Amino acid sequence: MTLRQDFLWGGAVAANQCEGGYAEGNKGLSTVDVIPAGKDRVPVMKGKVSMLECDEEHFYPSHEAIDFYHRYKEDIALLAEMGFKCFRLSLAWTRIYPNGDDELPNEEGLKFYECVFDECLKYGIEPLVTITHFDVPIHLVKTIGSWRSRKMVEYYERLCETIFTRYKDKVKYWLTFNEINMLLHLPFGSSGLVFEEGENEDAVKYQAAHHQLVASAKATEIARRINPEFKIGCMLAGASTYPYTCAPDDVWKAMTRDREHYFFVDVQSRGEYPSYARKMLERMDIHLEMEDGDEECLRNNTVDFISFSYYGSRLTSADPEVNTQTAANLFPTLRNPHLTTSEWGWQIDPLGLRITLNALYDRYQKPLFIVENGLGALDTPDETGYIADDYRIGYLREHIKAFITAVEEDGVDLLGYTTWGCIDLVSSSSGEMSKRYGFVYVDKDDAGNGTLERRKKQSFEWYKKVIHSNGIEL
Ligand code: BGP
Repeated sequence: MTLRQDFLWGGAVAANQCEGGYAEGNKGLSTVDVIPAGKDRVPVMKGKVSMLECDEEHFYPSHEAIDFYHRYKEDIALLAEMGFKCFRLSLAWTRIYPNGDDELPNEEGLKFYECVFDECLKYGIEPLVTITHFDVPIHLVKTIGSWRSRKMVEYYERLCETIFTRYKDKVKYWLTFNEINMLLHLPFGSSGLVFEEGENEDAVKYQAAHHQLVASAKATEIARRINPEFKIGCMLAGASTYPYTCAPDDVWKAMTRDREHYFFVDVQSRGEYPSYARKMLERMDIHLEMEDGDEECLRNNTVDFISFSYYGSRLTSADPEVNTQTAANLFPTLRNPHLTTSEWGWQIDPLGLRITLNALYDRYQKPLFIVENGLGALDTPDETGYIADDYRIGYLREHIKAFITAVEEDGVDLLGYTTWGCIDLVSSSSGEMSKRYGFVYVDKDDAGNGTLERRKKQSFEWYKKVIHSNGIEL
């Protein structure tokens, strides 16, 4: 078996990291619009510092980002030139419902995405749409505490009803929540949760997770009613966890770490809370508030496919003395001495992608989709402005080889591959522009200065060839 002929090659972005125009077209304010760049960014995303009002002295990366809002035609033309089959992007909730609880949607926002989808379809590019990618209307954070409130399910359903109806002939592939498991690690950044002094944060997080899981199932139900051809996927911040040694305690620890993440997909794909999660919640003395019909809704509306991001594997140990923390997409992990790292300390492990694909496929037996993968690097233009990013080509080549092997030798059913940040954009974790992932360079620096000019990097021509040969010419 080789890659399917209709394999969805492409790239991915998120509204808040590329659009800009944060207050244009009647858009309301989102959580991401009040998260500054710099040292406060991660604490704010973790819900440790409350930053609910914009102020002058901080730089807010989402406000202009790379100005995709005004330049989407130029950008999509570049993706089309590479031969993209698929473009993953997200909707800013507050472009469509500026406050989240408005009775009627904002036509200007709906029109904007319609134009973006039409532009993609003009080139035969399939849009893959993340309904929410780390943004919540600030109004809902302030009035109901975001996803801690059951009301969010209703507002999310309203959003889904609107977008599925409006775009039913333009979009086929949908993802309900970006990296849903990030809720546990970046409660404000991913889900708008702010904690009160002394409250049980885990209880709040798992209750919010329940609301998102129900919202995801309801979205699936609405989608199937509106267009049975829709394909609905969940989205996990993926990556298998390795044990630090072969000591059974380490192996057990690695397994329980993975379950923290699988928990979400187990519910979304198998349709019920797994037994280990029920026991874990019991031990934590967390009693979820469920409504009548929730369990049935979860059971009847499981996802069609499983998508995930993959940047590198994770490593854990049961021994507290082993303490060599490094980064893995903001998840805690130990430093694996067998792997190299990126300039941001993220471990690079192409074989880990094959391992993760197999783990997910064994567990769920549903089609998979790699919707984020890539190397965040400092790209330095030469004197002519050209970026020779052979290091990025090297990273991507090895990861592509790994997933092709998973398809050819292990029989994994893989729908597609969208690299993260196909055009340079604002980094989610740091708010920096200098952490670049793209095939297309954007002239902008960390302070927000630059012409925003787009330039093709070396990897642009390389990826074009890869897509054209369906992964044969690497
Ligand atoms: C994922 C997010 C993306 C993206 C990516 C890379 O967690 O879904 O939005 O940003 O990580 O992370 P960073 O931008 O921090 O390098």
